[in-house]
Amino acid sequence: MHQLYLSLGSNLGNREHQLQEALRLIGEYIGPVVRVSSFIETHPWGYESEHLFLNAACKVETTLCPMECLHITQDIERRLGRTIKSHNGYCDRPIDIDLLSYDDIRINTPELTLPHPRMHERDFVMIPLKEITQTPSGQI
Ligand code: PH2
Ligand code: MG
Ligand code: MG
Repeated sequence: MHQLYLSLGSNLGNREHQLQEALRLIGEYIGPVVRVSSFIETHPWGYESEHLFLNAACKVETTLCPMECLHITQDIERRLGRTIKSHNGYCDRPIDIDLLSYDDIRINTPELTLPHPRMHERDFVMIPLKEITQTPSGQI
């Protein structure tokens, strides 16, 4: 079993429902979701928008390889209504699922970089991630 950490975010539509649906589909197609953080409301980081985000992180156990995990998260994003991906800057979105880490693996390709290169700069990633890596399961 491999240990995969994901970051989830939504700032359009029913944000909580979309995070829950994403978690359900991750569990169905990638593997058991063994930890889920609180859902935290955050201000858009890195661009201007009036739509606040709901962010979360989760830990998944999977037998799939990182690229398979990436492609499934992209399928789930499309299934939950993600249409446009901005190539110059960020934009509002019903769901965003980012791979943060996969075991201790390092990957650097145009499609995927692991660990996620900018995660340490982002509270909306690190606060939920620390919640699930630094609190024993069962405690929260
Ligand atoms: N995602 C981004 C850019 N900015 N800001 C917040 N608060 N939450 C996000 O998930 C987020 C962001 C790019 O994916
Ligand atoms: Mg993102
Ligand atoms: Mg993304």
